[in-house]
Amino acid sequence: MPGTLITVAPTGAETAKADVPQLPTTLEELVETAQRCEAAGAGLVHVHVRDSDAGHVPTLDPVRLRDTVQALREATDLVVQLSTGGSVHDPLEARLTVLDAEPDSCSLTCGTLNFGDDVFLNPFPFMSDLYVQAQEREVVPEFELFDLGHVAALRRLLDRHGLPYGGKVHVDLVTGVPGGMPGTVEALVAAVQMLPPEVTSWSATGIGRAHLPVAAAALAMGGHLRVGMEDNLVYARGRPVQHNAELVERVAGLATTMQRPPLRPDEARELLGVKERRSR
Ligand code: KMH
Ligand code: ZN
Repeated sequence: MPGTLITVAPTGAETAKADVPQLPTTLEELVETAQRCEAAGAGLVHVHVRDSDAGHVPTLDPVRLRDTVQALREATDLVVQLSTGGSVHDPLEARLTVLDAEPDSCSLTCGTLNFGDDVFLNPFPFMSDLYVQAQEREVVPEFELFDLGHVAALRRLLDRHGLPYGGKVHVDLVTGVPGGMPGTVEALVAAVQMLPPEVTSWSATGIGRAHLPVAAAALAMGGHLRVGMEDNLVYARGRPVQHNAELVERVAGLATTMQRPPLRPDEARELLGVKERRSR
C-alpha cells in the first residue's frame, strides 16, 4: 500500500483571529506554519488568505494570493493549493480569479450545501467553468465532496469535460460540516464506495472531533488525510490546538504506525500529477 499524503489546511475562512490568536493569518505566520508542517510530514498545504491590514478577514485579493503562492513555493516544497471556495460571502466571479495566482492545485467543491447557518454556493455551471479553466491553466483540481450528491456531480463533471490536467483525479471527502455528510465511518464508507472509477486517490477530512476517527478509518481504507485548524481547533478535550504542526505530527505518527508513512512533497507531486512550477 502506498504512503500517506497529509494535507494541512492551516487557516480557513471561518475562524476569527481575535477568537484564536494562534491561527496563522499573516504571510509570515503562514510560511512558518507551512515549514513546520512540512517538517512534520505534510505534503500539501491548502491555503486561504487573510487581509492582515484589515482585521485578518478572508480575502481573494489577487496580489495577496500571488505573493502567498510565491512565498510558500520559495520557502517549502509543499504542493501549494489555493482555495477557490473562499468564504461563503465571496462572489462566484471572484472565486474564479484565484487561478490567476498560478497555484499547483485548487480546490473545487462539487455542489452547493448548507454550511452551518450559511449556504456554500457551487452551481454546476460554476463548477464547469472552474474545471475547464483549471484544465487550460494546467492547475490540478482537488475535488471537495461534502455529500453523496457531490460524488454524483463529480461523475457528471468528468463525463462532460474529461480528465483534469495531469490525468490524475484526487478527491477530498469532507465529513462533519453541519449541512453535509456526517463525520462517521458509515458516511465515509458510503462515499468511497460511490467514487467514480477515474478517481486515482482520495483523502478524508473530519470536522471538529470527527477528525481522529475519520483519519483512522481513512488510513485503514487506503485513503489519505487532511488535518488543520481550518477543520478543527481542539487537540484534545479542553486543550486547544496551539499550532497546526501538532495535528500533522499526530496523524503522521498514526500513518507510520499503520505502515503508510507520510509522502514527501515530491511523492505528493507525483501522486497528484502537478506541473513543475518551482524555479529551483
Ligand atoms: N470556506 C468554505 C466556505 C474550499 O476551501 O474550497 C469553503 C471551503 C472549501 O473552505
Ligand atoms: Zn478551504
